[in-house]
Amino acid sequence: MSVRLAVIGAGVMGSDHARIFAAELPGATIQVVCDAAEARARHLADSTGAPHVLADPEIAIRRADVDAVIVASPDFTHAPLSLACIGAGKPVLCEKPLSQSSQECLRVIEDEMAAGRRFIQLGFMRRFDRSYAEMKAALDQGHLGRALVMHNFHRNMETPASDFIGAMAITNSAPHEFDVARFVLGAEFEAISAFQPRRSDAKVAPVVMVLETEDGQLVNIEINNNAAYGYDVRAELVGELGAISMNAPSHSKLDANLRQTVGYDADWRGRYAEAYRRQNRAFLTFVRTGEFSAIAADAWDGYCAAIVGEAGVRALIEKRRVAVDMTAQPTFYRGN
Ligand code: ISE
Repeated sequence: MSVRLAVIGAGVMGSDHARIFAAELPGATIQVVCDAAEARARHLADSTGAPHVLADPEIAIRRADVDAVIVASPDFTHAPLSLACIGAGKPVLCEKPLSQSSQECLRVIEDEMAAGRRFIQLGFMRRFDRSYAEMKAALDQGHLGRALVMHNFHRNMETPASDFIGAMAITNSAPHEFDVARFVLGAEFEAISAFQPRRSDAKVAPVVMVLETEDGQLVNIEINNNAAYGYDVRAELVGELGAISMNAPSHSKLDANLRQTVGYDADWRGRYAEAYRRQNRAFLTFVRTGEFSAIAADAWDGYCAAIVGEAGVRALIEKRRVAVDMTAQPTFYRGN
């Protein structure tokens, strides 16, 4: 039987998830689209064949004809809606971040543990990207020797028009790197420093972070939300015996006018299209079988990203190295 999904949030990511489930993955049906803006919800419902449109997410989550939920509404709603999904006993694919507050993540973790099983798969889709998978495999198979440094660049063309403030470089964009670096290295962070150059205008400036892992590795991250030229993510992992860097996936290059050019995507949806598909397919398997993907992120990973982000914001404001004071990982979350 097809998995009946409620998609909460009909913006950029809700629309992309709904399209992937409806058009690219067999075995899923969009049952409800929920958004405070009715016309937006209706438009997405029409384009994905969803029979129902709602404004109230709590009602959508509780509906008997909804098997699982996609949360793609604004960041501050992710944790409360994930809690509602746990309360209703419905698996949820929740967009990152789970919350920008580590305390709120801990509340979600408590509820999930009390419910006795995992409900939340968190949308850190880069874990499903082949470049990071190959980086992790090169490390795990010993080709690099001991890992020393992971370099990361993360550039967006521009900040969204709405409400993107400076700290969100750390709390909204950098969580991707916080998570994928933990995933690749298999280590937790113990300290973070953060720096910011001065721009010539009022736009959000880049943030450069240096993180230290408990195993004595360094991870540096440049987040540039106003890079102007395209969506550009790069990473290189350097070990004692070798290094591995990702190629920007591109399918063609143009030769013209004495130049060779390769295009950029305008945002993450194109660059990570395959990763999103794999992530969403893993979610459907989780809903159908109860088997949580061995590589997907869970609520614990959401907490880890949030507590690193909090320390990062403090490091930037206070202009000093800040320790990441993480609580011990509950055994409930060990083993994936
Ligand atoms: C956005 O929310 C994402 O998740 C994108 O992957 C990231 O590149 C962007 O900076 C975020 O704002």
